[in-house]
Amino acid sequence: MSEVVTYNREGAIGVITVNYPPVNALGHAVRSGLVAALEQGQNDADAKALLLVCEGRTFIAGADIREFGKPMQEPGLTSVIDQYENSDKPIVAAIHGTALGGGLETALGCHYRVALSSAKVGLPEVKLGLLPGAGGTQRLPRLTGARKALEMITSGEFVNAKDALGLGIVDAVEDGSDIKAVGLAYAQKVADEGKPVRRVRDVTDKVEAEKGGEVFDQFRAGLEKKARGLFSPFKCVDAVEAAFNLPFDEGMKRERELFMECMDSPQRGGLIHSFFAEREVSKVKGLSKDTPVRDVNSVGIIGAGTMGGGIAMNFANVGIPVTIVEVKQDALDKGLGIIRKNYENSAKKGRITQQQVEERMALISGSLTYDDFRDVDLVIEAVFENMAIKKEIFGKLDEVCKPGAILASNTSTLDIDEIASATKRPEDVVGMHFFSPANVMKLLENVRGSETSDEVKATVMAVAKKIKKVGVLVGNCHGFVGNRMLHKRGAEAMALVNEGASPQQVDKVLTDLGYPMGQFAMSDLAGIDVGYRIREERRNAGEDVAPSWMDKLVEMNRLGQKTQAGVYKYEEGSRKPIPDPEVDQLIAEFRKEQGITPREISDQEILERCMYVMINEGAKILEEGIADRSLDIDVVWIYGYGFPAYRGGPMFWADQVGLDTILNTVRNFHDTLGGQQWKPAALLEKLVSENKKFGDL
Ligand code: T1G
Repeated sequence: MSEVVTYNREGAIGVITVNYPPVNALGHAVRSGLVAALEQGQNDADAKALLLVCEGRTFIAGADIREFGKPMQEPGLTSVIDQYENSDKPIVAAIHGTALGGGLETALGCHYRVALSSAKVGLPEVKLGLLPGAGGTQRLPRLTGARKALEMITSGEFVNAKDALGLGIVDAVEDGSDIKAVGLAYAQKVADEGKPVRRVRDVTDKVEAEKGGEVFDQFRAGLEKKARGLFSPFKCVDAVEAAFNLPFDEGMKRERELFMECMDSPQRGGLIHSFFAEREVSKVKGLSKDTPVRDVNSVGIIGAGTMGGGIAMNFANVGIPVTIVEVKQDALDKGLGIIRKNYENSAKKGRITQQQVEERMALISGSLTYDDFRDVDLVIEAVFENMAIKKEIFGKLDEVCKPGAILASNTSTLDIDEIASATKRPEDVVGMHFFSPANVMKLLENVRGSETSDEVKATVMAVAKKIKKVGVLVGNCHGFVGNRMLHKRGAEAMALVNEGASPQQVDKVLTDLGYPMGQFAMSDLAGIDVGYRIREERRNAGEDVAPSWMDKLVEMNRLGQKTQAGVYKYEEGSRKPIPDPEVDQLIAEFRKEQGITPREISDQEILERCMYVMINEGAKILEEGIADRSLDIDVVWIYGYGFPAYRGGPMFWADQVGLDTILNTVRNFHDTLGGQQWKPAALLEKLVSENKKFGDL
């Protein structure tokens, strides 16, 4: 008898129980255990009906993703589900937690489904670069019809129990938390009423009615925009369409073919790497699981600007009261006004209710005095990037805040240790770098100073989880992980334009790679005056900063989207970047002034210079221990800078390209272009010499 799947009988009900923490995934042991338990139930003459139920926090949450890419062990999931569906005794699946992927497919292979009202169901395979490969694309549409099945399968979004009942995915929903009791009661009813075996494969009314419908082409057209660059969403549509055009068994064959195409796509590897990387980053090297975490039940924020306001919303969204301190009343009123407007926009879009708007606004209060920080557990400073001002602020916080309060800075580049030196408690100082818009972007780059205590590190990582961010803990250096690599990419992009490329050519190479926007469109979004002010501060500090055609744009008041003109021009109310011949002219004049003869630059060179400079810098970041693992860098770039998750992040992508190829090219650029940024990272050279990858670290 398998350890992870057991069979016993309770009265007239044969109970098949799966117990395989953490999420009862359908690993080989579970699959073979399910078959053995079913056989026992079949042979148990006193069992009138069977119940499939799971121990732990959830029903089966899918195939065991860790088995992907390894040789497949029999029985396969499709055959397991076929055996359940072909049982001559009715089988009830009792769902709690999340019935996902192969888990929902298994439940759809059973004859009846009952769920707790707190449960959710879904087929999220598309988020892993796959499609439901055990009958989900054939059985689900037989219950829901084409449109809903396409929505669920191409988005991967979960559906709550109440909606699942409405869609016919489950047959009953019960309140409470004792799923076994609910399951037994329902199975007993099936047995008592002599309810028949009911196979989903035999449900044909909806597939007949919608055979050859246009909905499939409509979905393909919609995906062109929504799923740009992705492979599997389109295969999902093909598979669901097969359910409407082919008999069940042929539809299953077609689903299998399409599933294997997705398995062979490199996107599967990238998305599965992203899935596990997002979970691994929360396990910080050297920080044991039982490191004490401080309570954070109240938060203070300094600065009601764009960042301060967005940060405040994250805490109010999870019920934590926030006090925002500003220097002037009008700045405070403006900031609070923008927060309310953002919430009301969400309410208009039906994402939250008006009551939730009021509840969250009630948790956010404004103040003009630091005294109101006396009792808060965490303070986050979000004022503009000036070291002197930040040190002054932290000096004041040191005086006002209670012992044990965490003092954090939202700086995106500045030295955390220097900021901490303005206090007598550097062990309580840490960086918490949010990304704009802070209430939307999922990444929280937590920055440890050289004296930040383990307790504070563990606490800010727990805070990230609490406010539904993906927290990554990184070391302290200029620009930390994300901006340090971004600055390298930005400098290469500028150099490429100086040498002959156009901003739109550079941006197209990056968007073709899968970024939502290119380097120059991003500068226009952030405001090109931000970079200008930093360059001017450095020039005023006596640093020799090279002239830039971007400076001329700022002097022409072309600051980006906010002035409807920057590197690109923008039509009223549109964020679509339009190349502007005036800028091409300005760049041509700048080159002449600088004595640069422009040359033809290939897209391949642009890709190599913009990406390989980042990867070389990423390797240096790993060498210095600023990032513990290459997956930390991947998660920073996927959740903070829009790097396409289907490529797994820049370091995972580098492993796919081949580190030897990248090293050779970096060496060439070092010889031809020069510059510290092209000095090959020692780690890159070491990995290539040992024929290893970043993923092996
Ligand atoms: N396989 C292996 N491990 C899994 C897993 C899975 N399917 N799901 C979760 N884990 C691990 C996870 O790595 C973590 O491990 C722990 O469980 C807790 O997860 C044929 C092909 C279920 C909603 O895509 O969405 O079925 O870090 O931290 O926030 O058609 O996990 O503790 O070591 O995320 O409460 C389809 C993926 C598979 C669901 C729980 N299924 N999982 O969220 O906890 S493909 C999925 C989730 C498939 C078939 C196809 C979430 C969750 P560790 P967690 P959580």
